[in-house]
Amino acid sequence: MFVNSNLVKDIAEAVGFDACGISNSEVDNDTISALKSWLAAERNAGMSYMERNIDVRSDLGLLVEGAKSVISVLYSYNTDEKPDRDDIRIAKYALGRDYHFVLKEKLNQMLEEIKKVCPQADGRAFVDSAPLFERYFAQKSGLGFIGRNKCIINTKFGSFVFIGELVVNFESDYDQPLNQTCLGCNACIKACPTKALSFDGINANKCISYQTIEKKDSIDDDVRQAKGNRIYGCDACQDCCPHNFSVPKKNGIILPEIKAFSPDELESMSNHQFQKKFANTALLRAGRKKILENCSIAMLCDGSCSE
Ligand code: B12
Ligand code: SF4
Ligand code: SF4
Repeated sequence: MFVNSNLVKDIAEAVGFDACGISNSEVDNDTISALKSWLAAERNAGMSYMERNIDVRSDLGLLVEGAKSVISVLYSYNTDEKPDRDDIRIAKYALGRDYHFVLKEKLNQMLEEIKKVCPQADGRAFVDSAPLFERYFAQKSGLGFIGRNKCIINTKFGSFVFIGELVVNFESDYDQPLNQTCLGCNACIKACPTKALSFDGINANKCISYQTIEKKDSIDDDVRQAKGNRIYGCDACQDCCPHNFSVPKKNGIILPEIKAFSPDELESMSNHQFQKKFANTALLRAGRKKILENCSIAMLCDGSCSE
């Protein structure tokens, strides 16, 4: 089965994606080797899920029966909006409605529209959570190049973009990777507060994003001071990147509960109240206790009511 790529891209634009590219579903051996070396060096820190399902990552047919192509999409979240309190830093990606919801809804809408035109077409939507090389497929389908900060950089929107995919059972006229690299200025490597980023790539053990969101235990001593008042994630290796300097920005992204975020309020609420209030946000992933620890290290609260 074959579906014209222009049809797919028009649908992607109509549902609100900023860019769309299509590639076959094959993964090259270099990418799998890169992951294996990264894991062998224990750079995945406590994210043991990265060690699982390597066979699925290498063969998308194990993820979606009859997988032929990957439709990759980008959705920019770049904005100048910030929390009201300027002593609190929350990574841009977590300011708006949880991107897993936003992109999944749009991707499923896209699949329904494709099926209207081609009823035998089928597939599944993925955002972040599956064993799938999202950056690899985004660059393979010409959506951008991978910078030294390891992010996908789109020539129009920069790197503050989410990636999502439809893995589908049809072939299409495929896009080619861009013949372009990042400027190679090393500003990202210099700006990384913990030296998690180097010429060898990223060591998640030291990454503030890992330490403030994913890490189950307390933040490591050497990261505590370096993280400053970042209480959720880190944008240092993207804020400094020249590819992000003159790119379109969106308004109306930040949710009221993030804009008015207050460590004192977080301290006084129960876990249940936290889950209710922040149900639409990415903050739920780390949970109230972890965010309280992040605030307390930044001396934004005393952390005494963290249970
Ligand atoms: C694990 C993970 C993390 C970990 C580890 C980060 C990392 N770089 O691996 C932690 C918790 C630290 C993290 C942090 C962040 N993450 Co994260 N994360 C992931 C996740 C789940 C897997 C990434 C992965 O496979 N890592 C393993 C390493 C080895 O793979 P890789 O760096 O992607 O590189 C592979 C290929 O791209 C290729 N490759 C690498 N370099 C090159 C160069 C060339 C030239 C080529 C051809 C290929 C190539 O080889 C590698 C194969 O293993 C993805 C979602 C997904 N399923 O892919 C999101 C994802 C990468 N994260 C994302 C985001 C937004 C972030 C943060 C910005 C959040 C924040 N503000 O705090 C930071 C950015 C940190 C950084 N500079 O990378 C976005 C990135 C969007 C983008 N524009 O690139 C993703 C894609 C989620 C999404 N769906 O939007 N993340
Ligand atoms: S997200 Fe922050 S800590 Fe992690 S690699 Fe980038 S600059 Fe370094
Ligand atoms: S800051 Fe410089 S080296 Fe780093 S990704 Fe951007 S252009 Fe590349």
